[in-house]
Amino acid sequence: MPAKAVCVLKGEVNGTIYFNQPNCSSPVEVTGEISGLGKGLHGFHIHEFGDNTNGCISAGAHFNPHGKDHAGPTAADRHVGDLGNVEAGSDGVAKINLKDSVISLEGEHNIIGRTVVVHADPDDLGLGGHELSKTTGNAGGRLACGVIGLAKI
Ligand SMILES: [Cu+2]
Ligand SMILES: [Zn+2]
Repeated sequence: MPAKAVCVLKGEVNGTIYFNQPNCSSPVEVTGEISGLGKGLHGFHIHEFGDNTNGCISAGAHFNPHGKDHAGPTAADRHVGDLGNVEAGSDGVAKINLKDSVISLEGEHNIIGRTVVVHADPDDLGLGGHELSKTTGNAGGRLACGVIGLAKI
């Protein structure tokens, strides 16, 4: 069954992210735009909880149902929520257009009801050798977040 979801990011930066999964075995297409960013890479993840009661911090850690280490989106072992980085140009806009085969809009890896977070700093994809590399990618503060909800097909 096809599924679509959407997330409106609010905070120090703003954006809208769309998720489209044409059928349950296909990758999720992630598209959208975030504006107001500093030029360069910014960590971009699905965090566990769809809870923003105390701001983005209430979203908890990266969505990680299998207890793996943090890594990049193409790593064999990663958090389900590890989507890597988005890259903003000198205009502060990051255009997002990626496909991911680990997240899903149904089943065990369902991200609906969880939170997208965009970070202040680059995600080192678990390779930075920092004490936070294997948990957060050392991506720094949470610039904006939004809960992922079902969208109209
Ligand atoms: Cu994050
Ligand atoms: Zn992670």
